[in-house]
Amino acid sequence: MAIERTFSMIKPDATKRNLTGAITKMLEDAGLRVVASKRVWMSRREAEGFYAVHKERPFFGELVDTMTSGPTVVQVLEGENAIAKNREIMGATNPAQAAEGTIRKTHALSIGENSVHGSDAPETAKIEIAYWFAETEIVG
Ligand code: DAT
Ligand code: MG
Repeated sequence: MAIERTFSMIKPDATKRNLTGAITKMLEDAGLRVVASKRVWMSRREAEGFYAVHKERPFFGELVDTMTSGPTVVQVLEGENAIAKNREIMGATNPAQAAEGTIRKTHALSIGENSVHGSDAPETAKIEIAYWFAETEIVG
């Protein structure tokens, strides 16, 4: 299997509860390596741009409010099959439907405050990494 990079976020609901380390440990324990990381407080413009694919959805305003409500840790993760592996460790979007042992089952509060983001495909991983990181900030 190929070594991949994916984009991950520890969302404001989690950073506010001081879960940056706990969540990063779950990612590392699953074999993913943090090759870039920084803490940002997203502007509305940044959140709207990042989630532009969802702009017609009824929850878009709520999503932007949530993502701009506190700090987010943006990360690049590297490892074998990293994109699918990260989605597996994250669990389902709605924590009520997430499998035992996943980040969302363990830590998420609701479908809107679901603690983490992970890219869903190679194309989105590439776009999302480039949205937040310069190539020189990624150190594998
Ligand atoms: P995922 O984050 O699992 O990739 P997604 O891409 O469908 O899920 O949605 C992006 C984010 O939008 C999700 O993490 C939380 C929010 N969201 C999705 N569906 C929602 C809903 N029905 N109500 C409120 N927020 C929602
Ligand atoms: Mg998504």
